[in-house]
Amino acid sequence: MSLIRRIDLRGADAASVDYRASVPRAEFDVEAATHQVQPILDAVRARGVEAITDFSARFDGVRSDDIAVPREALTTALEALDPAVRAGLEESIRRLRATCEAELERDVTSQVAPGATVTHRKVPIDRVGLYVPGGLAPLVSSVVMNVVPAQVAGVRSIALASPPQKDRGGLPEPTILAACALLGVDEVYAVGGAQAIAMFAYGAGPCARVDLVTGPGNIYVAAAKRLLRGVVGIDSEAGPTEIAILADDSAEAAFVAADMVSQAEHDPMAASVLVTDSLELADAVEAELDKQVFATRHTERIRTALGGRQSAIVLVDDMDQGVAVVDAYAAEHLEVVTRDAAAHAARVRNAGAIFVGAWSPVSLGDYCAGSNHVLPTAGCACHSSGLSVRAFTKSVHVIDYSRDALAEVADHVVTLAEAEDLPGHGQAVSVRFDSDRSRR
Ligand code: HSO
Ligand code: ZN
Repeated sequence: MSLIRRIDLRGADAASVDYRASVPRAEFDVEAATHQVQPILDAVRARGVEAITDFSARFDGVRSDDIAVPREALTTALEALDPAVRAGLEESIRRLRATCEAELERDVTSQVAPGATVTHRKVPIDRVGLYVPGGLAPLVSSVVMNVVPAQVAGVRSIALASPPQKDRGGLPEPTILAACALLGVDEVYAVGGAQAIAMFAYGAGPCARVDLVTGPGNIYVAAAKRLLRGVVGIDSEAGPTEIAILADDSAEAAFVAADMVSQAEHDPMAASVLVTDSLELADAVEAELDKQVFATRHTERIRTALGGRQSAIVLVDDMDQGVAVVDAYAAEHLEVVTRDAAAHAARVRNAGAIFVGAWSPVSLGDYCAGSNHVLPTAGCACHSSGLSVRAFTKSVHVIDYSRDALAEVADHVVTLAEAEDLPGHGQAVSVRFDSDRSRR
């Protein structure tokens, strides 16, 4: 029995088949989780730290009245950090910082008429709450991916929350604390799950409310974000991770299989999708998966992910159809491993991030490419972007007209206001030009 199913789209076309629906996503019912999460949010809102402490005891098995991680714990964690891990983090930070700095946008002023300017001013968000899960794997790299763009954007105040660990005296994972120290983030809370998102949104005890919450998380974190959107800014609701690979017969099956395994390793609900026009590659990847899945550490998790309805090898007639299929799927991560990889990649419009050619695997992007690994999942790449400096910046239009410039356009404003039956709007302009008023 094969580990992964096949979906045969050969002979189909986009007019008759909904490509997006033909490669389904995992069952990730955020809506259902909102019912469990709402009471948690209400409790944190009403009872603050006391409620958080109760939830930590219930969900994380740790009770501690002090949710703030002491600064010494951050320094100690950094001192104890494996030097090789530190070097890896430093390189990851350096590369991401470089791309973030290049992304910084300047203010733009448009002169729309003589004496009339509109400036699109970029302003960093004031205070941000970053959530970093513990869970199946402590994602220390996610600290980097959230903090670096926020810092480059100029965010003044950054708080970070991560679940308390029972075997660490109620502190978050030490590598996460070390990364905070390395990045100069010293406001850290040992709080996990939905209660962390509520703490950020409403403020609780030592944690003042934030303006924006970012960072990945499980279904309860996603549900909390969905419920609190509006109370607080939200980056995105991260679902299970996904990799799609568009490959032809030039691809190395062992590499393709390894990349499918790499993301399946995250979560039994993770999706690994290979889209190919080569039956030989499909067979070879299947054989490789059989070998690799059993030779790696998290076999069960990976087997479940690859065997789920969300993972598949999709057969297409050619690369034109292949591009159409991956575009409709809008993967969080897309690898293009074809003879003309850069050209095929350039034709794809929907993906969180695109990895071009055999030497740009998703794992590189997870850690050290200089790109961000917080990316839109569940098809949201058709309307959303990954985390970047822009996510931590808002813009303000600044309008500055002279008297003459307003006079020139006044009649239009009055007419449009009348057309909407809002004469007060027109009056607010015409009053300025009433003849009995002195010209200034
Ligand atoms: N692939 C994950 C990010 C990650 N991988 C963190 C390893 N560590 C979602 O993009
Ligand atoms: Zn990953």
